[in-house]
Amino acid sequence: MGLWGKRDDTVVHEERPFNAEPVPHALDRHDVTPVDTFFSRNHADVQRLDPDTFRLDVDGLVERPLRLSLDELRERFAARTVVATLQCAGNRRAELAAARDVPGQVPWGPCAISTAEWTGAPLADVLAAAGPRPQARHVAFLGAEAFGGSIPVAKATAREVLLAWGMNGAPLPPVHGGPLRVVVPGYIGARSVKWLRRVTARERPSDNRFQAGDYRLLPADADPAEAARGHGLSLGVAALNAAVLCPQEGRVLPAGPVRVSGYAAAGDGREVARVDVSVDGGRHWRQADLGEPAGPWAWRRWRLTVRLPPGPAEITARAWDDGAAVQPERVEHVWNPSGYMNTAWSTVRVTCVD
Ligand code: MTE
Ligand code: MO
Repeated sequence: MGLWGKRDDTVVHEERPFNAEPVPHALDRHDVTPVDTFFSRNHADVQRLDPDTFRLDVDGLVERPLRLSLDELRERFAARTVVATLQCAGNRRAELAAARDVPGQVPWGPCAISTAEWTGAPLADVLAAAGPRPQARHVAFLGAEAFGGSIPVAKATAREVLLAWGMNGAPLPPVHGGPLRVVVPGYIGARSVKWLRRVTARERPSDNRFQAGDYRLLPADADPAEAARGHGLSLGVAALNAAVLCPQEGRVLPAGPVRVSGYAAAGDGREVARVDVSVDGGRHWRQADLGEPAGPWAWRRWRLTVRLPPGPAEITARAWDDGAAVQPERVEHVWNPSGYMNTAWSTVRVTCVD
């Protein structure tokens, strides 16, 4: 077993902080990603907190500030389980960086995305117990190592947002934020703050640097080192995305029928409507078979068998959502200085032999 209980074949981009994603064929195997396969994104050391002394503070623009132990959270609020996909805003950054340099950022492949069954108390219920004041427009989260962020109050009070202590039926492990994290389905992974210590109702979005400074989509001509705080657009809601996972990039395969598969995920409030596959650079497309989703907040896995002649081949996939939005064609068109939100068509290159 590898670092933090991950599979031996995990791609570890950095050991400290621990940043790792599964290999595509491992991610492609399950609707609900096993914990040993789930990607992990950290800005500092994985925190080890004692669940017995752990306390969560709920404060800010509320009538009754709360301080809750894990047992109190479990006893006072009815637990709910939600299958939700988390996707890092930097997922598929390596493809962007291949088109144009993205310095100083983790070069994620297509697997900084995973799906788990999360169990916890709906944030809505905990907030209701604290009694948010009418001026509260945002709800901010703070983790034990000072990573933080916020979401609008309308999302914070939606039933799918959980203060989660369970992952895939077991206690939430430290590498995924145990003993407690928030899970915000439909938003970029950064808003699902791990080792959650504090929930604060506010008038304005969080001032935490990971909300106010990072995770902003700068225009292509901006210099990230010089961009003022607050420049660019603040990322929150996830964007429509899809990727080919199998066959993997660079593989040599027998010519003939080839099974192609991968994932698609829509943004908050949207559904994946269709996934198309092309083997001629986008002139012709066939619809992939979409698997049943494991829940309304889970990705759609898809598959299609295509015929490939001997020689080099390119397999491309793109998703549509139920608002008829489609992924943009080229990475050059979505390139941005910090390399976020690569939603371009996904292409793998393989070689087929007789
Ligand atoms: N929470 C804390 N406290 N510290 C972090 O570094 N990383 C965020 C988010 N929550 C982070 C955090 C980012 S950018 C992502 S994509 C997800 O956690 C990754 O969650 P995972 O490690 O469980 O896959
Ligand atoms: Mo992320």
